[in-house]
Amino acid sequence: MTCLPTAYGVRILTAPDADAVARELARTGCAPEDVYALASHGVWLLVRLERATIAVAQQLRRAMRDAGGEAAIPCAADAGGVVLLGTEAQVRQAAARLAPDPALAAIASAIMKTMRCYDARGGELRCGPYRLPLGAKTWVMGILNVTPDSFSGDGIGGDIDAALRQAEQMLTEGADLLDVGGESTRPGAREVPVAEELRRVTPVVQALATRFPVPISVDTYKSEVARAALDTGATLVNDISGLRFDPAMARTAAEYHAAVVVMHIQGTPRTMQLHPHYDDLMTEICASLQESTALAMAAGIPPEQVVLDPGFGFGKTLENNLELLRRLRELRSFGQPVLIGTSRKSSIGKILGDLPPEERVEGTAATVALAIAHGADIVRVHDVKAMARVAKVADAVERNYAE
Ligand code: HH2
Repeated sequence: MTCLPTAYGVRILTAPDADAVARELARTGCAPEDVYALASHGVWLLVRLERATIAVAQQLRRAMRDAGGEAAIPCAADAGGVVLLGTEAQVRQAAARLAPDPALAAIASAIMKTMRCYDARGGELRCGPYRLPLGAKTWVMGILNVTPDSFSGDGIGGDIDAALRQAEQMLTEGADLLDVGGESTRPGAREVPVAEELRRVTPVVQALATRFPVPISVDTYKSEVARAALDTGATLVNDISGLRFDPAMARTAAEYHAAVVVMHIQGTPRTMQLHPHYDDLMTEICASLQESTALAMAAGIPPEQVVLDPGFGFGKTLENNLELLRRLRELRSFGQPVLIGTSRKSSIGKILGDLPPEERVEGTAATVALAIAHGADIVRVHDVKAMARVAKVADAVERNYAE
């Protein structure tokens, strides 16, 4: 069907958040005091609640309907979740209506808090003496694999000079952080003994930390390796197990006041790609990342220093990876920084007709740009020069950059 231009110039606007809506409203010339009052009517939300009894679900639906919105609630007690449907203003109104009831005050405040977190982009990630303000730009994490067998073929073994050269090049090309890993976690990979991982990682972290004034992250799920790296200058721990494989990991990071990346994985690197299966991908990823955050908090790490990573390629099918990238913004509901590592991964190769890792730069660029559009704060990449450029342009579009 072709829609010929009408005499009225009718078109549908794209305005992803209240600020964008406000700009469109202001252009109409409506009263300035109306602009912000009306803006929250222009943002459509689907708000999911995992744990609500049938009685509470019915009250939520009543409150949403009273506000002009709707809610989907389960028919049976053991069915899962509630979804509120409405404009931002309607959801706020419903929450405000429930707040005075002592039995519903906590749920109303959780809804309001989640909406604030989802919209807000601020604060900073503290990595030792380094501060990464969040929201102003996307931070580029360069991957430095001191391994002999990384999937992308970029591993440089334990050669310290090669590591320093690669680090220097990545920093010149636009990396803001460096992530040093001493064990490949590619599908099917076997665990590297602690002593070997220590031997690979510690001297490199030490050399980098002495030479380069940037946050150094250690990519490990072993607390002994994390401790040695933190002792020698690392300020961020990147744990693909979300603090689960080693019960001492959260305590170790807390002891050094380190920030942590908690990543979602289903299974272990050895088993994760055998039969990945989810009943509800994003619900399961979010629940698991919130459990990892709880582990961090119990050890004394503040939640804003816990970076969430959905684990692209870790116990996921191609469809799962594409879905989590499409829905990355959901992770912003928790008010924590978001990282994603899609770089050169096999899903990209598959889409492009089984291209090998070194041919996946353009595919990676597409995922990095989309991740930024969907709310990523940090992108973990091999091809720093190309991806720093991609991030800069995507930031300019996404964050209203002006020179
Ligand atoms: N991916 C890899 C390793 N560590 N950490 C986080 N937080 N997120 C990721 O997506 C992630 C990660 C795998 O990539 P790479 O390090 O290049 O490969 P290998 O594990 O084979 O060394």
